[in-house]
Amino acid sequence: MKQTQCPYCSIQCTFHMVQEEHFYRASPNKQDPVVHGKWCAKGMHAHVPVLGEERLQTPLLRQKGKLVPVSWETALHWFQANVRRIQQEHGKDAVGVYGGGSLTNENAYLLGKFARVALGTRYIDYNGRYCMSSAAAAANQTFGIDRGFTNPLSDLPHAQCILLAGTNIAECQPTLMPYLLQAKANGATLITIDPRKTNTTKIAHRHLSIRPGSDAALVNGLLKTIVEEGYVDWEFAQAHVDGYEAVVTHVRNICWTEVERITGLPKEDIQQVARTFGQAATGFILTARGVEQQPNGVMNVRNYLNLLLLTGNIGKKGAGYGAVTGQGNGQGGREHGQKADQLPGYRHIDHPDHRRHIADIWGIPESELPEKGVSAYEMFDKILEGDIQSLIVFASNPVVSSPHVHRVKAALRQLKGLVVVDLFLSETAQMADLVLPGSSHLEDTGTITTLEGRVTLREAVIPSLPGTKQDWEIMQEMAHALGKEKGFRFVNSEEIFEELRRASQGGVADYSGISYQRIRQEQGVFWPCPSENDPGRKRLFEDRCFYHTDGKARLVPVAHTQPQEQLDRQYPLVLTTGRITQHYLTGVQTRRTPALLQKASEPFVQMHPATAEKWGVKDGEIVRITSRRGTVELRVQCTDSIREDTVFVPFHWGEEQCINRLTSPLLDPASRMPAFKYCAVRIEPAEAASHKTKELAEISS
Ligand SMILES: Nc1nc2c(c(=O)[nH]1)N[C@H]1C(S)=C(S)[C@@H](COP(=O)(O)OP(=O)(O)OC[C@H]3O[C@@H](n4cnc5c(=O)[nH]c(N)nc54)[C@H](O)[C@@H]3O)O[C@H]1N2
Ligand SMILES: Nc1nc2c(c(=O)[nH]1)N[C@H]1C(S)=C(S)[C@@H](COP(=O)(O)OP(=O)(O)OC[C@H]3O[C@@H](n4cnc5c(=O)[nH]c(N)nc54)[C@H](O)[C@@H]3O)O[C@H]1N2
Ligand code: SF4
Ligand SMILES: [Mo]
Repeated sequence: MKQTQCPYCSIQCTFHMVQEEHFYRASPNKQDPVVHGKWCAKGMHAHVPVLGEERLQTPLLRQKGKLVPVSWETALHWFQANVRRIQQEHGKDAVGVYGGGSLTNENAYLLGKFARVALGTRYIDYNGRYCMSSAAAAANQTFGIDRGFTNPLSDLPHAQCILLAGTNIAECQPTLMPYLLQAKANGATLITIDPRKTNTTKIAHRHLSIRPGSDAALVNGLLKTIVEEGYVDWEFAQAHVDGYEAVVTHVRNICWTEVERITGLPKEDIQQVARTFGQAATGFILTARGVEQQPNGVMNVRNYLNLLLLTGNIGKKGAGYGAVTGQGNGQGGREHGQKADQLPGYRHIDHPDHRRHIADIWGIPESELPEKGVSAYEMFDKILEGDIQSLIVFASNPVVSSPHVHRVKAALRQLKGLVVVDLFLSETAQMADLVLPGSSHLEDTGTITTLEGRVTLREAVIPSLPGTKQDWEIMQEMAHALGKEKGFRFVNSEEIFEELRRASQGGVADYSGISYQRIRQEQGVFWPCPSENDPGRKRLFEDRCFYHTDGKARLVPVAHTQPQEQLDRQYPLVLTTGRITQHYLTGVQTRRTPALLQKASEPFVQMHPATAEKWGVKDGEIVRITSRRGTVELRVQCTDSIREDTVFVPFHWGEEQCINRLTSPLLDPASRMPAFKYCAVRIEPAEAASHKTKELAEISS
């Protein structure tokens, strides 16, 4: 009976794989230090697709328009010739790399090294740009460090008030729910902020059904009450916070009528929530993609952090912030160099000392280390402009997960070489010139950093499946094909981790004191952990010292900005997109899991009965949803749990059911994260619409 970890969300529940005669069965691990034997249906069945018939077990190469099985030797030979030709003709930057947050720390680290050392390209970024980047930027700007949770999860039950903004924990991190329920049992008040009633809002004492895209304005209302009714922790602010005076002045001048108009919420409700939070001895704020995947996601989060810090809720048991991380290794994946502007240990690629440190570890002159590239979605611009000619996609499915996918597909079609490393023939892999079969959670040993900053070790439970290779082996073989042997001779993931430790030493995300042995003995170790004698920092800022050079946290006034995507007569409704409990991200794994697909076989558009009536559509019927970029037909699901001005669609399906045909490619100016949660649409009966004049063209630019 071997222990593994779920490949899906950031909680990383552990369980045991039991081998029966002809199959494997998973059973929960009661000794799990975080979830104590809890799991959800996704984890329970996670091994099914990866051991199933659709798992890729041979490289596939496009020949005469078709993907055909080839040997690894042929595959790597094609790869070598293609990269060499493109780089000779167009320069090193003409090959880009697109990574993923399901990769282990070792694989994420090696992918960054592969891009910068073996390919020598500046263009590397990853799907976490779509996921956590606004929260990460906000935390870096405010605290000087980005660790999703400032406190361990075990602190949550000690909070007296928990504000849950744009986070649907019940469906997205179900095994975190016991922490919220325990807090409630201990007397905490739970407050949710979401345009929809969800299984999460159901357990809350108060729910603010906010108009999408208006969190910054709502928080200004909360702050105004906090300031005017005397809930500011002045002593803390004066000693430890820079910029608080400007925030105080700003919110004093906010006009309530404006706040009510923008948020769609009555002043009294906002004031009550502010008083509850202000009066609580300990308060916690959790934000997730509802707040962050917005045109102003970074500033939204900064305003929630203004609220947290003006009330002094940090560095204490039960008081802190959590950006509820999404992907299994969403946290670690953004610390070790998959981001365009970043080097391992959360170092900056444009900082001379940081560059030198990493160049020394990698054994190259600092001058050979490429400069900063561009963010994930902007890589598609670079392809369309002809700067990137070949792209290597490692563990991501951007033709389903990107905004405005018609444009992304057009970009990928223009490439002279699309290489996809995946477990399945995903929608992106179907477009590839070369597909390489990588390793799943069952086969690849490596570390994963969970949402609370705990570095865990997921050990392989079975050997590589025939025909497949470990993800890190694939990176090494690609490097060797390009004539780069030095620095790519690791024989197992532990050796990669040992180099990662040294690379991260002295960085903000310092892992140098963590070893496989310690992780095994201590059930995970929290970062930062700068030496083997350091227990690891479970709760940050206990000493009231933030990570900026002056030791202070930084606050800034936040003004509401009108979303650039306008609602008008043609596009009168807000479309927001997100998740349902049975499926994971683009559904590549969960749509191949019969037990999950049976429960949720197709996407739907959730809307209020009054909205359905107004636009002449009925519950259960297929309707056409159209935005300025495309159109999709889906079944209506009427419910009074959503605002009348908003519709919701889950994004777990591809092709003609892909809601990202509609979404807006608008990026947050600082984090470059797309605004998946705000798109103007209209709804009409599908039949009526098809009789109309030419529908909005499925534009590709
Ligand atoms: N079942 C399942 N679990 C998952 C995943 C999955 O695909 N399926 N994915 C994982 C990943 S990678 C991630 S990033 C997380 C995501 O976890 P969450 O962020 O919790 O999930 P979402 O459904 O994207 O969005 C959360 C909520 O934001 C609300 N919202 C929309 N607009 C606004 C707004 O303007 N303001 C506010 N306050 N709220 C708004 C939506 O109604 C929704 O209920 O989940 C992880 N867990
Ligand atoms: N409309 C809308 N779009 C969204 C969002 C939204 O809320 N609304 N959310 C965004 C968010 S938060 C995220 S995180 C992104 C995610 O977007 P994607 O990166 O596209 O996510 P996945 O569906 O997880 O794709 C991962 C791919 O990698 C493969 N894979 C999984 N594990 C491994 C591995 O260990 N090795 C290898 N080689 N392959 C592996 C899987 O089979 C799958 O094909 O989507 C974003 N897109
Ligand atoms: S999806 Fe998340 S909550 Fe469910 S078993 Fe996996 S790690 Fe646990
Ligand atoms: Mo995510």
